Amino acid sequence: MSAPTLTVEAIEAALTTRWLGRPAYVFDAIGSTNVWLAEQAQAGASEGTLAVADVQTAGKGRLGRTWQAPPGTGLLFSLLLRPPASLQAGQVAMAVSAGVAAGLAEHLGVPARLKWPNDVLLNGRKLAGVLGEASLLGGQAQYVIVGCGLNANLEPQDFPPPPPGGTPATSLLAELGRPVDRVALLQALLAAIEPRYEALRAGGSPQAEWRQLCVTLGQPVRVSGATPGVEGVAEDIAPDGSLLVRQADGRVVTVAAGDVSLRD
Ligand code: BT5
Repeated sequence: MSAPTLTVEAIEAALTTRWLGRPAYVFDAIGSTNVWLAEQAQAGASEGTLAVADVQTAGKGRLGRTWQAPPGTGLLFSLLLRPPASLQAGQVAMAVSAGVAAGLAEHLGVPARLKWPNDVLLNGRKLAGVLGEASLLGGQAQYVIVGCGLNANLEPQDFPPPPPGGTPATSLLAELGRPVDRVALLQALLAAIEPRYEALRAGGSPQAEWRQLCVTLGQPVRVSGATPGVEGVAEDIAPDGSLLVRQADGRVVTVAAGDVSLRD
């Protein structure tokens, strides 16, 4: 039997979550599922709404970067979440990344790992990226859109070239040697994301799982983005998801997940 294509019917039939992923909207092509879902959020769409696309013409990465995948190859989706004001978009994105890694491990048995703050790696290569975007009103998040781009069935020639010195890409097709069913994978990811987001919303922390899965700890890092200038060894994940970096002078600097990246 061939894998079902991405349709609302196939996704609704597959979902095992209680509320995450409902309602679902599926696009053959769209600019960016994050952008579209933010418009729906502004119009009052409910928490849990899912947008999935077969291809994006303007897929967004973090800090103005782009996400690229040919039609029919990637698993590209966004979730609308309405976390309490105490949570930052970066923390929500970290819970989603952990869910993506855990869902991959549970569904396919692959050793997915996390690169702080938002990458999912397989065998040291970038398999997926997560982007959390908040709409702020009076400094508080009205809603958070979390998008995930996962390289399901990309052929190696479709991998975008990594930035100089950056993490090379991989795909499940390349790693497993066979294509994966994107609907079944989406179901597994949402089933893993839902309890992690609920735990975070209830005051829990992504710290324990991130400590376990994060390849960044113990590594030399340089922070770029809105708060650059931090360089040292990544020492730990704080309870709120921040990265603790020990600088050469011995000082430990706390780097929040919000608007920074690690240079490779
Ligand atoms: C991310 O950004 O990794 C977050 C990507 C989120 C994409 C999803 S797709 C559904 C939803 N809708 C959107 O519009 N976006 C979200 P960042 O850490 O900035 O990584 C971007 C960088 O990864 C790029 O500059 C490239 O170097 C690289 N890249 C682009 N496409 C890639 C791919 N398919 N696989 C691996 N690396 C890629």
